Amino acid sequence: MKPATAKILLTGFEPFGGDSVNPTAEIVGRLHGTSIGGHEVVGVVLPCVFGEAVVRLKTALRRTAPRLVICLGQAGGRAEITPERVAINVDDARIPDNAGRQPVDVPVVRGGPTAYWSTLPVKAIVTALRQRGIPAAVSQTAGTFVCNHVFYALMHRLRRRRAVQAGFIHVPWLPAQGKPALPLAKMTKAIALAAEVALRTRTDLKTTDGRLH
Ligand code: PCA
Repeated sequence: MKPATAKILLTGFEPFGGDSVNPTAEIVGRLHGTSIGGHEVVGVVLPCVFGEAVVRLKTALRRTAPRLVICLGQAGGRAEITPERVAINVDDARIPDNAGRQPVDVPVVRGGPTAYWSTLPVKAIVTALRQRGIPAAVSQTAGTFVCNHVFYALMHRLRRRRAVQAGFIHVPWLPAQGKPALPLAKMTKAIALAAEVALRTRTDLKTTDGRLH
């Protein structure tokens, strides 16, 4: 029997906040079924809904048993691809999610730690992207909306599974959505490269380059 190919779980989000597209759903669609560093990419688009997004994420984690997980979200207004450094234990929604839910100042996981670090090599990813001419920066906050909610739940779920690398990357708008923006092909390339770098980097670079804030 052929051994099963190790998997990369890549998630994106459906459009939200009145938008008709979300670049992350498009990126996930393009990379689903491709192979990166000998790993098969499994792409899943999550609903932009508190709670439900996590249920879908957990199902995907169970089904794919991935070696690497990268969750993606749109951050309108950012000009760079931004790997997130940290997930925090709070939901504080500025706008309602796609089901009309708007939690304010409630924990993602009751009794959970204040924060979890990404286990992606965020600075190595930023450095590699910049070397290819792709704008990138480390972000110190994933916000307090559905993206941070999913990121925190992901890291909480994997807290005892050190062998699985996981984290979150925000991406800018597509050109059709407004400015600043990056073209879909460039963002897709960036995320594939980020996954490749993560697979071969266990210890992150220590560099002062690449901060967003
Ligand atoms: N971005 C939102 C949620 C879904 C998405 O793509 C966020 O940054 O929280």
